[in-house]
Amino acid sequence: MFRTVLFAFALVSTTAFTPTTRVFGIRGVHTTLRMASRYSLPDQPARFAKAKAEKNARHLDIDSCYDPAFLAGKRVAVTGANRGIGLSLAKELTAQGAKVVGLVRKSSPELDALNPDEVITGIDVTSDEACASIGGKVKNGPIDILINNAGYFYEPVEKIEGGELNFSEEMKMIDICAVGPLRVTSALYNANLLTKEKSTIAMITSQGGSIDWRTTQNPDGGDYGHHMSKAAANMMGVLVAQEMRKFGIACGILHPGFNKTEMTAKYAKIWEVEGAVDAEVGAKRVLHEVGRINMETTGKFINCEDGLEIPW
Ligand SMILES: NC(=O)c1ccc[n+]([C@@H]2O[C@H](COP(=O)([O-])OP(=O)(O)OC[C@H]3O[C@@H](n4cnc5c(N)ncnc54)[C@H](OP(=O)(O)O)[C@@H]3O)[C@@H](O)[C@H]2O)c1
Ligand SMILES: *[C@@H]1O[C@H](CO)[C@@H](O)[C@H](O)[C@H]1NC(C)=O
Ligand SMILES: CC(=O)N[C@H]1CO[C@H](CO)[C@@H](O)[C@@H]1O
Repeated sequence: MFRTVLFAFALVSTTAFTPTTRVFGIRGVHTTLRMASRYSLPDQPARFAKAKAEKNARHLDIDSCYDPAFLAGKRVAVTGANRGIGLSLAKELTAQGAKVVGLVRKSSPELDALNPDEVITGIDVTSDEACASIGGKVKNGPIDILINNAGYFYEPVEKIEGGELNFSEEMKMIDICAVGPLRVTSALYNANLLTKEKSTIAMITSQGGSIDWRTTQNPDGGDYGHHMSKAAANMMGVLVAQEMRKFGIACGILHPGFNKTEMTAKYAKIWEVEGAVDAEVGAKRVLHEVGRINMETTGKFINCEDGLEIPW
């Protein structure tokens, strides 16, 4: 993700605020204003600069609008809860009185320390058998919120030039990021662990799955496998939203946002222009948007940084 971020940084002076500066007459004003308020911006430094210029509380201070009351007592299943964003979600959920059901390949001392309601291990999301077994392993009742968070990003930049594509890694990313969440969702639904008119589903995908944003974020291409996997995940999320509609089960599709971690530390300089946040803030932003998933918003693709839609 931070690779694309660097490109975006270089583009800041030319593309900042494009959606609101191309104004042609009254109709144009209307169109551009609507676009500006509905959609997030692909250029990350421009997105963050705009939030500061507008003193946008949702973007700059999640505590000003985050109301976690809806989480108390809820049973929330999180894939990949052992580390990364999944772990920070599990921490925040625990702090808010939710009952965490971790669905993981292996637990971690940090996850165990939260004393989750259940930790189900051996759940590799690429395994049909492992996913199908989830139904028989969840002991304490239905899941109110399923957060499909587990994902994988092959590190080297993929380019045709130089023969830097890794096809087996591409298939692995598609399996983990796009088919995996469908296996888990299907397993829970068919084990009657998702409740009609009650449960909600969140698919953690990525802005990297937006085809519309590639011209800004990957002006020279690259990142084939990861971004293809996330575009496929977005498609999967919309189809799940459509199939679950008649059951009153909503499905949101979320880009979690950019955070400050060891992995991104070498880009510490751009943290400040990109608006990277600490893990706890990132978790609150995601859960704020999880709380907004309902039958009106089902199937939408939302940037958890600012709460705006990302175009497909
Ligand atoms: N961090 C960001 O800035 C960012 C931006 C956009 C989107 N995202 C998305 O947010 C989600 C979480 O990202 P992260 O940054 O927390 O990633 P991370 O630190 O790399 O953690 C990945 C998690 O997914 C699990 N996982 C990977 N392969 C799996 C498999 N085959 N079966 C089951 N679990 C598997 C890992 O479990 P193991 O410990 O067993 O490997 C781990 O818990 C991902 O879907 C990612 O694409 C993150
Ligand atoms: C693809 O990635 C795997 C895992 O990192 C590695 O073992 C393999 O050598 C790579 N193949 C190519 C063609 O780069
Ligand atoms: C807690 C959290 O949000 N951590 C993630 C932030 O981004 C890095 C880089 O993608 C991940 O490795 C962290 O897991």
